[in-house]
Amino acid sequence: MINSIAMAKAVKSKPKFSKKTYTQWLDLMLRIREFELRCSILYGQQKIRGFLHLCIGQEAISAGMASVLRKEDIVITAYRDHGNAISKGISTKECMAELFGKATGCTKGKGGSMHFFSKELGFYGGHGIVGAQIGLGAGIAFAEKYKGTDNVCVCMFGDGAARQGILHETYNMAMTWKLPVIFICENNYYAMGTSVERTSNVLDIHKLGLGYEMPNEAVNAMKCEDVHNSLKKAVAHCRAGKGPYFLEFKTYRYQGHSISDPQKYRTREELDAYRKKDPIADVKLTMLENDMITEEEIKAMTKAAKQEIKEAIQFAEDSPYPSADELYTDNYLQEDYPFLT
Ligand SMILES: Cc1ncc(C[n+]2csc(CCOP(=O)(O)OP(=O)(O)O)c2C)c(N)n1
Ligand SMILES: [Mg+2]
Repeated sequence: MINSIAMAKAVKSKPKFSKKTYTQWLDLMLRIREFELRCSILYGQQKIRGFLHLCIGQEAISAGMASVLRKEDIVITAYRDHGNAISKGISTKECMAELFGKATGCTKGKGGSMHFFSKELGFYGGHGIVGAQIGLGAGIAFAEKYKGTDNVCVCMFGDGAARQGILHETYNMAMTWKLPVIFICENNYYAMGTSVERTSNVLDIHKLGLGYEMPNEAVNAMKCEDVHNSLKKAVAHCRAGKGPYFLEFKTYRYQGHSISDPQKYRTREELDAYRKKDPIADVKLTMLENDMITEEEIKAMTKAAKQEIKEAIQFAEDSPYPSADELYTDNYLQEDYPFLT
């Protein structure tokens, strides 16, 4: 293990945060990584069906969000949502049960991988229509401002979604009304099999904020420290009533777009280069080098994460499927719709 960690970073890194924060990041990332690695195996066993988009490699974003946001803040994102849902506090049991289509899932087994949700924990999905949540996120921020809270809405989308027209109308309104929304583009360089270079002349996606005079910056999102610092700054800006902020988190997904992606659009070398920047290895190394953790403690944390996910799988296995009458609950129903009268 130490070899792979040593590869991750050649130079000794000074700790910029407390032991508590590094431990929180490592613990969360280990749990998310284990959750997703198990998901891909369970998919092969047909325990999980339908869509499955994994965020393996992108975990530093979920970690940095957990150390900055408070419970009342709201997160809305696209379909690659497992890590960010766990970061916001949805239990791995409820997440796994959702993937199994069970009634105990966070969306009562009716949403699946793309539609994790928790009103109580401020996680408003999980959305499958690319870019749709950009407008919804601004709407949520509008509601918070209207209610007079100082909560922020973190509205996340991919590099592919950044090319959707809704971004421009939303940015225009969000800036005009100074809404407390932090737009985060998780730029993992691909939208399915299409690279960022093939979708636009503008490769620095954060610069799309310039047209609306929205504060914006690019962030190395393979590092928890950078995610935390940039988000903290953006949140302070938003809470102070100064309006939106746009962060482009440069990241990478090690797995394919979805579970059925042959990944012919990228090279092995490119993938390996990013694996060397792995956020989990990076945090482990910083902690080891600065005597914040021992190899034995890392092993114990890894074991605990594996145990937690094992229990989550058992919980999902043991849970019942939704009953047939659940088909008609939680759905939009228009009483005077012609076919119903
Ligand atoms: C409006 C719309 N168009 C197309 C699709 C099909 N589609 C699903 S995911 C995806 C790629 C989006 O990539 P990106 O925004 O970079 O997110 P990532 O998968 O990298 O997290 C596309 C085109 C869709 N779901 N919705
Ligand atoms: Mg992408």
